[in-house]
Amino acid sequence: MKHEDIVEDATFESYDHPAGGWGSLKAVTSILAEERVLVHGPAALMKQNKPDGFACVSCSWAKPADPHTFEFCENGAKATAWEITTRRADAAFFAKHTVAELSTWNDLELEHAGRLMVPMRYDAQTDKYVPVSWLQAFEEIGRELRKLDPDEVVFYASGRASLETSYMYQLFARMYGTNNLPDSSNMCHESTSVALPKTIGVAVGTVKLEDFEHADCFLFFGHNTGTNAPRMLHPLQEARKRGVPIITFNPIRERGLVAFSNPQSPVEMLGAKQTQISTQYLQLQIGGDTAAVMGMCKWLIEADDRALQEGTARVLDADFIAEHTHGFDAFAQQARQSDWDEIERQSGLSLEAISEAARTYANAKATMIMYGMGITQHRKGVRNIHMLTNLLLLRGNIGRPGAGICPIRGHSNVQGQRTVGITEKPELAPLDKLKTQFGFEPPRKTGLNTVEACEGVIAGKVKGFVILGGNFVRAVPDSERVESAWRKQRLTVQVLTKLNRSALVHGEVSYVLPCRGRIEIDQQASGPQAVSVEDSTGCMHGSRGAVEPAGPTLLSEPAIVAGMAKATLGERSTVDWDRWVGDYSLVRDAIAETYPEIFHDFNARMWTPGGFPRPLTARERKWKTETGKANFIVIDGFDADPDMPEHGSDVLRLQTMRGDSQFNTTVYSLDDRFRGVFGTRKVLLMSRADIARFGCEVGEIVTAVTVAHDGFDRRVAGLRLTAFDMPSGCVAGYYPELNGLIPLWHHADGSKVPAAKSIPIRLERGAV
Ligand SMILES: Nc1nc2c(c(=O)[nH]1)N[C@H]1C(S)=C(S)[C@@H](COP(=O)(O)OP(=O)(O)OC[C@H]3O[C@@H](n4cnc5c(=O)[nH]c(N)nc54)[C@H](O)[C@@H]3O)O[C@H]1N2
Ligand SMILES: Nc1nc2c(c(=O)[nH]1)N[C@H]1C(S)=C(S)[C@@H](COP(=O)(O)OP(=O)(O)OC[C@H]3O[C@@H](n4cnc5c(=O)[nH]c(N)nc54)[C@H](O)[C@@H]3O)O[C@H]1N2
Ligand SMILES: [Mo]
Repeated sequence: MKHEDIVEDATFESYDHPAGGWGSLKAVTSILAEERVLVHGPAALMKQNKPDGFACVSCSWAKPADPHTFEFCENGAKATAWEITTRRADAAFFAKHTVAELSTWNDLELEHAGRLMVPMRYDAQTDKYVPVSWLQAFEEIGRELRKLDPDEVVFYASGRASLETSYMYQLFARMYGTNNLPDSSNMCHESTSVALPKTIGVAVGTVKLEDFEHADCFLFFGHNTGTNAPRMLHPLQEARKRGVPIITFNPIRERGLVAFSNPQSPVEMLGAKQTQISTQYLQLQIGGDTAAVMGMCKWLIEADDRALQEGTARVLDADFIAEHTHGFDAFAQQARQSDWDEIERQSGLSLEAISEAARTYANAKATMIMYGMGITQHRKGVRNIHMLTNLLLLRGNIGRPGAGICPIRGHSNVQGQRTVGITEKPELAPLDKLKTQFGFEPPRKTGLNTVEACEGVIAGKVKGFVILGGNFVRAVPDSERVESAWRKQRLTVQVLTKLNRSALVHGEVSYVLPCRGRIEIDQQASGPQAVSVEDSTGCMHGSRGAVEPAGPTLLSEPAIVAGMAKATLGERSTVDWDRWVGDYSLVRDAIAETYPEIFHDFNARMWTPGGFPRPLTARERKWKTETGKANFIVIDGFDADPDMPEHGSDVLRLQTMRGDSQFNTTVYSLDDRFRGVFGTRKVLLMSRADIARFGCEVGEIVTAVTVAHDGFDRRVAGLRLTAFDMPSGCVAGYYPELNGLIPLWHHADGSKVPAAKSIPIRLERGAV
C-alpha cells in the first residue's frame, strides 16, 4: 500500500459471525501478504508463545505450559507480521521526505513505511532526518543530558521492552538522577496498581491460568477479548463447554464475547460450530459499573440478612469475612442504604437484570472477575476496582482455586516493567537495595507520571524526553495541546522499530534510534541472547528471537540503553554496561540480586514451561495491607463522572476504544471487522434512537466537541454517525484519532489514568 493508495471508502454492515472462525484465518493470510512476509512469516508464527520460542509482542495474556501447535491468534499474527515486515523506512526514504511532508501522513501510512533502519538526527536546515553513526548519537545525547537538570528530563517506556531492558533503563534514569519514569501503564492499568494494594495488598491480579479450570462463574467487565486478548477465549470456551456461566458487563455487544469459533480447531471450522460465550450480557451505561456492582452487593447482603433471620443457608461467606476482612459492617450498611432507583438510573440496568446476575454469582462456588480498560479509564476507575473487590470479598472469592481478580493487562511486558523498577513512585522501587548494589545515591523525589509529564511539557518545565518504545504524543490525552508544546523541548530521543507521529514532533536536538524487535535474533559477544517478560498472571517467560534482524545497523534495546547510559554517566556509573550487553544473563543476575523473592535463580527458571510465577500473598490469604486484612471499601457515590452533566441533556458520554485492526496507535487497516465498520475509523457509533433524538441522519457527518469549561476548544470534525446497538446517551469512537478531545485533567482520581472511556461531548452538525 502506498501513501496515495489509501482512500477512505467506508461501508458498514452488521457482523453476525462468531469471532475467530474463517474470517480470522483469512485475515492472518492477508496480513502476511500485506507485510510481504509470506516466506518467513509462517515459520516465525510456529515459534510464537512456545517454550524456547518468542513471547508474542501483542497482548500479555498467559502462555500455557502445553501450548497448541498454533499458540497465536489473529491479532498476534498481525503483530508478528507488522514487526518482521520486509518494508523499510531506510536512509533513502528519509532523504526523499521532509518532516513537514511526513507530518501530513496518517498513522497507518507512517507505520506502513516499514522498519526504521539507521540512527538519525533531525536536521533543521533541510527539515529531514539524516543518518548518523551510533557513536555520534550516543555522545551528543550524553552531552545534552548532562547539560539538563535531571528533574527536567523524562524517561518514558511503552510496556513492550523486556525485563532486562527495563531494569537497565530504570537504573540509567536513577543513576542520572531522576524518578521521572512514567510508562504506558499510567494510561492503562495504573488504576489497578493503585486500587488493589489498598484492598488485597498486592498490585496485580491473583489469578493463574489453571484457575480457569476450577472457576464456576466468570464476571467480565469492560474488555474486548475477541480483539485484544483473543487467546483468552480458549479457556473461556472450555469453561462454557463445562456449562460455566459467563456474565458480561459492556455497553457494546462485542462479538468475541457473544460467540467464538476456534480457528485452530479443524472440527469447529469445518462444522462451523461456535460456542456461545456470554450467558448473560448486560449492556450497561458507560461508567455504570460502580452502580451495577453495588446493586449486586446490595442483593447479596439483603439476601444474607433474610437467610440469617430465617435460619436458611448463608449467602455471604461469613467465616471468610470474619477471619480475613476489615470494614464489612460499614460497607454492608452503605449497600443496604443504596437506593434501587439510583442504581438503575446510574447503571442503565434494570433491577431484574442485576438481581439475575447476583443470583448466578451467589450460586457459584468459585468466581473470577476479569476486566479491562472499560473499568480503569474512568474518572472513577479506582473506585470501580474497589467495587469489584468488594463483590469478590463478600463470598470469599480471593485466595481459593478458581476464584480471584484478573486485570487483563495490555502491552506484553507492561506488568513486568513495573516489577523491575520502571515507576515514578520511589516508594515502589527498592532504592536502598539499588544503592548498595550499585554504590550510588538514588533520587528520592517522586517523579512525573504520564499526565504530569504532559503538563510539564506544556508548561515548558520538561526539556528533555527519552522514549523507549511507544508513540507518546499520539497516545496521550489532549494530544494536540501536547504536540504543539512538544517542539519547545531541547532534546527528544526515541527508540523505535517503526516511524510514528511522535518521531515527527521533534525537539531542537532530536534523535530517532532504530532497535531490533523481540522476534529478531539478538547476537551479542557471548552468542545469541534471550530476554524475558511477565504475563498478565504474574508468570515470567523466556523469549528467544526467531528471525534475522531487519538490518545489520540495528542495535538491540539493551545495547541502546547501555550506549546512552555510558555516554551520559561516564565514570559516575559502576555498572559494566558493555559486559551486560555482551551477556544478558548478567543483567538477570543483577535483577535476581535486587528482587530475590521474585527472581531468585532467574537464569535457571526462565524457561519453565508456562513461566515461573511471582509470589502473590493474596493467593495465600496473607494480606499486606495497613489493617493486615482484606479491606472492604466504602465508596464515594455512584456517579460515573463528576465532570459530566446529568444524563438526559444533550451531553453524550464518549468512549474511545480499539478496533480489530490496530495495536494501540499502530493502525493495520481501516476495518473493524467484528463491529462491521469498514474502510474508515472516523465514526461515531450511536444508537439509532439517539441519532433520531438529535434530529440527525444515519451516515451524517458531525463534529464532536468536548464539554469542558477551561477555555480550550477541543473538537474533531468529519465523524460519520453510525447506527450501533448502544445505550442511550453513550457514543463510541476510535483511539487515537479522538485523543485531542480528552482534557489532560480529565483523569482517574488517585491513579491519573486518563478517562478515555467517558469523555463528555456535544455534537455539532456539519464537518467543521
Ligand atoms: N489486537 C490488539 N491487542 C491489544 C491491544 C490492541 O490495540 N490491539 N492493546 C493492548 C493494550 S495496551 C491494552 S490496555 C489492552 C486493551 O484491551 P481493552 O481493555 O479491551 O481495551 P479497549 O479496546 O479500549 O476496549 C474497552 C472495552 O471496554 C468497553 N467499555 C467502555 N466503557 C465501558 C464502561 O464504562 N463499562 C464497561 N463495563 N465497559 C466499557 C468497551 O465497549 C470495550 O469493549 O489490549 C492489549 N491488546
Ligand atoms: N483515547 C485513548 N487513549 C489511549 C487509550 C485508549 O483506550 N483511548 N489507551 C491507552 C493505553 S491502554 C496505552 S497502553 C497507551 C499506549 O501507548 P504507547 O505504548 O505509547 O503506544 P503504542 O501505540 O503501543 O506504541 C507503538 C510504537 O511503539 C514502537 N515499538 C513497537 N515495538 C517496539 C519495540 O519492540 N521496541 C521499541 N523500542 N519500540 C517499539 C513502534 O515504533 C510503534 O510506533 O495508549 C493509551 N491511550
Ligand atoms: Mo494498555
